[in-house]
Amino acid sequence: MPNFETVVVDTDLLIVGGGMSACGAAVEAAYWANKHGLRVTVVDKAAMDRSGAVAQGLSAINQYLGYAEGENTPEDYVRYVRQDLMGVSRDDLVYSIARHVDSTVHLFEKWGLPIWRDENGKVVRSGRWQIMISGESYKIIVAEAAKNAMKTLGEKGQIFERVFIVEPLVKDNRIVGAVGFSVRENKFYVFKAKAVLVGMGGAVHVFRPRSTGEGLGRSWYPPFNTGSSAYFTIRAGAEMTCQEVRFIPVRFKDAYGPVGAWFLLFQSEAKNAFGENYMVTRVDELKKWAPYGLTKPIPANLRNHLGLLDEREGKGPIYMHTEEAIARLVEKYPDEKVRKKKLKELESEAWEDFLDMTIAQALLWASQNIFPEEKPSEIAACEPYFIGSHSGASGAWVSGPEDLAPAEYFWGYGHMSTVKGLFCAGDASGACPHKFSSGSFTEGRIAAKEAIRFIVENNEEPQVDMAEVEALKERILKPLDIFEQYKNMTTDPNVNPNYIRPKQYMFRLQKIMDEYAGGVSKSFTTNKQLLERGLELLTMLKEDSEKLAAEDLHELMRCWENVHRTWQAEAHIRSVLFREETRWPGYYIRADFPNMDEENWKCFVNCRWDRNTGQWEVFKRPIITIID
Ligand code: SFD
Ligand code: AMP
Repeated sequence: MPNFETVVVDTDLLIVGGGMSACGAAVEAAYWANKHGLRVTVVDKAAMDRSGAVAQGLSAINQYLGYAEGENTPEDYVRYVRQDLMGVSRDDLVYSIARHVDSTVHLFEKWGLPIWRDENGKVVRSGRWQIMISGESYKIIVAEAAKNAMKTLGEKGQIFERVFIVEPLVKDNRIVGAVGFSVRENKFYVFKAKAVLVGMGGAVHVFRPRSTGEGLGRSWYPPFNTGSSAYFTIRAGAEMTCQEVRFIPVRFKDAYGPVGAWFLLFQSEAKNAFGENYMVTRVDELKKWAPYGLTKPIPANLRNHLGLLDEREGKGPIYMHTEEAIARLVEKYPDEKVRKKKLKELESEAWEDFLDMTIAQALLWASQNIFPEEKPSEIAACEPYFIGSHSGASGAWVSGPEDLAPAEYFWGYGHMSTVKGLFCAGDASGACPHKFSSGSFTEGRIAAKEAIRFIVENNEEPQVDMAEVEALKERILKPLDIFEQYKNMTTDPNVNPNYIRPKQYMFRLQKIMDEYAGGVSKSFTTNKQLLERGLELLTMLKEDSEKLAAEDLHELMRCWENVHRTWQAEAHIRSVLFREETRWPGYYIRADFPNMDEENWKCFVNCRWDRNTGQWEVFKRPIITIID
């Protein structure tokens, strides 16, 4: 094995991840840590300037209430989120974020993010909650603020980029740190901490993607986030929630361009190949999903469901009629000169929407000779992702805030998981969806403030067992050894009876998930028998993960990314299996329980992996409504 130096870093608060929630956490933690003379350390697997979901930029901020402007209240937001998730969300957590989110957006603007404003200085809204931005450099701006805040801590503030976090360190149900490795140098890192805040995003490429071959890395969700938050919290022994609530966005087909601005800002319609708008022709189907199907706005998953019904009946392709929307918008201007000017403006807004966040979609338009003002574009449901901050809800089960949470949802510190000192934000924390970029940053802020309070009130030195760390080091670096040992036993290093390379392993995982857990190829449909068989195959895959081989540090990261994905996959299958109903038909259908069952299943499905026994338990938790 190549010689790996062990680097030990002592800190008070460890923030793992460098995305929206972690940047929010760094900004807030620096402020409170300064007051108490504490140390803060941030670790990102990538470079914070362009890491995570916002790497390519965004064209909208999807959570802005406009509370001071009298537009919306946090109560309104709680109702909206509950409705979108078919009744399954935590009012206390959603409220906690919603009441602070506007202040976050004001900070973004102060730091230089261009927010679209009209001639009266009012933000330009694409929807009731969404505002338009010129956000190509969104992440750079936010990361710069986080880095500046960390600098105020002097030597007490450290940032490690390109260090991949693998495993938590836990002693008697209290988090004491994390281990990982550099993806550039032969260094194994041991972070000892009094509290850890997880912000490592959600997961992609757990399910087989629509894009294959040379397009494989093209998915809606960024390829960088591979289930590390879920793995870290599960392995720490934390209770997890909503692991069945995957997210399937509908996107412009094959390049995954966003549809929000088209549906909301441009008021565009999607229609099947025969010119029928499934939101109109299938309206009766919504009754089946009452009360959610009959209340506006129609939940994202039900909108998907109606489109998917068309597709299953062979009525595709489904087209977004950009040309009709643009024509409708310009026809309001009788003067030809004004109309032409307006057309140019709309065209440039349409292209900017993609160029700000999904450049590949602009390239696809160009390569397929699509002028949005002339031709419609295909849209399609993507493969499933795990992103608790968007319209999915998977994540750790965390405590609510003291002033809002009922006793069942409160255990001392807001946004702390059931493991002491382990805080979660953004995609890492569950049951409070629709946070988006602004809400994730906000949750990072709230969780970090609570984490510092936890450290002040529980200021014990972390008890790290260095013998356990040595064993972890050996296990984590083992794929490098395996490759070295066996690489010459075959002429093609990809085909070897003694090991499995991470890409092959990933394909196997994706095939299992796609075919047994309701992926694209099964039109998102599964049943008990399929899920049980999937679990069996997943168990064998997990056994083979011991044989993962890595040629270099980059591939070592790929190995562990796939192990992380596998645990996310397992939590998902177990939770889908447990919930004996279909609640989000546009995300998945349990063919053996095709209806929603409000009486028995209006609850959270939670699960926990026991660190001592290695056993999983899956169980119900009540939904407690605090906002009518
Ligand atoms: O509309 C490790 N989101 C959108 N939000 C908006 O407000 N507006 C939009 O326009 C949005 N659009 C959108 C969005 C998401 C995606 C994927 C697309 C489009 C294509 C949602 C937000 O982006 C999202 O809510 C937040 O980014 C979530 O924040 P957070 O912190 O939970 O995750 P992150 O930002 O992806 O950061 C993850 C970080 O973890 C690092 N990491 N670090 C160390 N070790 C490991 N093992 C790690 N694994 C991961 C990552 O590098 C990263 O720093 S719209 O089209 O939907
Ligand atoms: P998207 O681009 O699909 O991620 O959407 C951005 C935002 O608009 C999210 O808050 C979505 O929930 C919302 N959204 C997208 N399409 C619609 C729609 N047809 N009706 C209502 N809200 C939508």
